[in-house]
Amino acid sequence: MNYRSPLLNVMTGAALKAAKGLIRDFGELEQLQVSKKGPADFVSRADHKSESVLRSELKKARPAYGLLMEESGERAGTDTSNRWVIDPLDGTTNFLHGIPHFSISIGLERDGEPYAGVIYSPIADEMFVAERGGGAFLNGRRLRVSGRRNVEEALFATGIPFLGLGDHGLFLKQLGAVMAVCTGVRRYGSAALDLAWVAAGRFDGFWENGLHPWDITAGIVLVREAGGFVSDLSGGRKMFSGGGVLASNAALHEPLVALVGSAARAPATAP
Ligand code: 2AM
Ligand code: CA
Repeated sequence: MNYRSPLLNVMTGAALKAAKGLIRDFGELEQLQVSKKGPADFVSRADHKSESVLRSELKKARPAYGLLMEESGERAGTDTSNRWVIDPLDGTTNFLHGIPHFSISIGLERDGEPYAGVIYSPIADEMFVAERGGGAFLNGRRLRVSGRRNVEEALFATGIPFLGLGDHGLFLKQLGAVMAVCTGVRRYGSAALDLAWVAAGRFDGFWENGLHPWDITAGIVLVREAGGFVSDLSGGRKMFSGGGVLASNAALHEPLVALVGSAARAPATAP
């Protein structure tokens, strides 16, 4: 059991430190709801503060590693094999609305492949960690993807396109195909936590179109180390080049790829 490896200690330490600020800011949000412009600006500052705590903690511990962060973009390191891929606040819309479902996602990419991941949900105080070859853990307890084998018993999570971004028609077709045959579909608003919850067996699978590396790097390691499969929406490897993400236990991976993929091939419904 190596969930307490030096690498994971560095990552969980940074996540806990950044989470302190997020918890404080989340608690203060209520007072800001009165002013119209206030909350959004405040949340964006909370996001940037979390990012700068993570950056300085990780730089202190691993000065040579590169960085890819949602807010500040890419910074090359002198160590070209290792790169942190970080979302300092995943689930920003939930945070802004006072919904306690958001996370910090810290992924480590090694030689271009997801290698380690920490996803922390500050309000639930749930720390998901995984390192390649070492298994996946939640608050120290070993994780395993769900054992469900039939689509009709499966609970899937997804992400819904917003603000006119992405292909809304395609998503509706995917949802139409999946919801017709499974036990339920959830949209909780933090892709990183969706993946962590697949690793924990809470969701049997998850798919979303067009996510960014910082949304998925940590979660990919978690799902794989918990015994699950992660691919793009067609079952291939293009998760980082616009192919979307699809994660599930081994038994449901092919059926979910078939359902989501059948939507891409289906003719558009009449208006
Ligand atoms: P973010 O909070 O880091 O922006 C889920 O669909 C993913 O999309 C989330 O992980 C979220 O990451 C991102 N997202 C960005 N804007 C969103 C919005 N308005 N509604 C829902 N998700 C959003
Ligand atoms: Ca995100």
